[in-house]
This record gives sequence, C-alpha cells and structure tokens, in this order.
Amino acid sequence: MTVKIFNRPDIQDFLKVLSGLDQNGGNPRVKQIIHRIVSDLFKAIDDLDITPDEYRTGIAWLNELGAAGQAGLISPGLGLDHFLDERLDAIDEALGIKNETPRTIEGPLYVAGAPESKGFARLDDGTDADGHPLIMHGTVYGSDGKPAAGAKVEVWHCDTRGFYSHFDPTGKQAPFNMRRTIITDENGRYKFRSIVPHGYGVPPGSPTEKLLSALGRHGQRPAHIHFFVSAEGHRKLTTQINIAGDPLINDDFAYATREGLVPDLVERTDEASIKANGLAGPFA
Ligand code: MBD
Ligand code: FE
Repeated sequence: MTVKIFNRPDIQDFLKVLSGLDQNGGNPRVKQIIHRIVSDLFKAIDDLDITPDEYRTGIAWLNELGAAGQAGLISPGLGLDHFLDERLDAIDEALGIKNETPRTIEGPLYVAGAPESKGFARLDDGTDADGHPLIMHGTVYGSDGKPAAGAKVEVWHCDTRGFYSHFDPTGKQAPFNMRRTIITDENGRYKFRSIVPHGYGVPPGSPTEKLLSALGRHGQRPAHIHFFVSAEGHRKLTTQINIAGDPLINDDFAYATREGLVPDLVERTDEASIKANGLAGPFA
C-alpha cells in the first residue's frame, strides 16, 4: 500500500507551524532554511515510501555520526563541500573574477594556532621514519599581480600513515606536527621542508565508512597538502595540492582534485641541491 500525503493542505500548514513561519520571533533565515529542508525530507519520505524502520536507522546513524564528530567528514564525502566550491566559482565567473590558483575544499582537519615563522618553516618534526623529504616553495601574488610580502601561508598535511596531528588515533604525534604558518618574505616568497604525505582514509568501522560502503564507495583520498593563503585587503584562498602520481588522484572520496592543483614533482639527488635545501644537516 502506498499513499502520498505531502500536498495535503493540513500537511503544508503543519510544515509552516513546525518551522515557525506562522509566527514572529526567532531567526527568519533559519525558519526559511528549516522549512525548505524539512519539506524536502517529508516529500522524500512520501515519494520513496521510506518506512519508519528505515527512518529510525537513519536517526541512529546520525547519532553515531555526531558522537564520532564526523559531520564534517561525511559532508565532503557526499560532495557538499565541492558543490559549495562550484557555486563560489560560478559567482566569481559571473563577476568576471579570475582565480589564478583554483580553490578547493578545506576538509575537517585544520587546527588553528600552528607555529608561525617568516619565509621558511620545517613542518615535520623528523619522527616519521618513513618520511621522504619534500621541499616546496613559491610566491604569493596579490590580485594586482604583484608579489605579496607579509602574506600568510598556512600549511597542513598528514604523515606517512595518513594520520594528521591532533587527530592521530595512535596518539603518537606532537601537537602541530606537519602544521605551520609561514609569512612570505619581502619578495612574497615562502618555502617549506616536510615529508611526502600518504593518502588519507576515513576511520575503519566509522559511521562515515558505513554509509560510503552502503553506497558501494571507498573513503580514500589521494596524498595532498592543504593551504590557506591570506593577506590584508584580500580574500582568503582555501586550496590543496595533490601529490602527482597518486593512483587516487581522480578517485578522491572528497572530490577535491582540480586541474591546476597537481604540480610536477622533481626528485633531486645531486649534492648541490640537497645541500642548498638543507636536507643533509639541521635546518636553520
Ligand atoms: C581529509 O584529510 C581531507 O582533506 C578531507 C577533505 C576529508 C577528510 C580528510
Ligand atoms: Fe586532508
């Protein structure tokens, strides 16, 4: 037996009442959004004949998701973060704003308050024995095309097991390991030494993984490094780079890979360049 009750006038009135639209007070924007989302949910229950058992399974999963602190993890997994970026891109395009470096999603694992230094930082504390040294450097340009001195480059990435400091299930990383803030020098330049990160995988057995596997999907990301770039009088850029050659580059569960964000890697083995990059000895 299937019934459709969504369009009944009493149900439509009920939606207005439960979202507070029938009275003053409260927050009009919250009322508008809740009215729309609950309406869409009512309609989905009606259209798909979602049963009370199915609905309660969903509620139990939401409780599990919240208890695990994973709302911010399933969100990119369901493409919502990428969709928000596509909207920002579309707004920029409509305004005629061209972004030289594409934006991509922040993800749920940024931590504010990383140690700050000028021009250069070493990100890793040297305790990841499998780490392959990585050097990255570049220039931050303002929207005027000129190098931006004193810009802030916040960098964060995971270790060779795919674990981020502050979120390491083994508890083995020091706070802010592989997280730094670099202020660009007088020529707008930044440079850092770290190690090549591994890809990331959602925690095994977690509510996020359970939903993804019910969708027949994996919860893996290709190896990547996150950035916030900001400067006085400018919009903040949120972006990432991928490590070229990672087999998952075009199979990211969080849909963050974008053209222009997969720089070439160069393996340096000559003495002069190793020395110049300080890889042989301690870094100043
Ligand atoms: C990550 O490291 C990440 O960058 C995203 C977007 C989601 C989960 C873990
Ligand atoms: Fe990440």
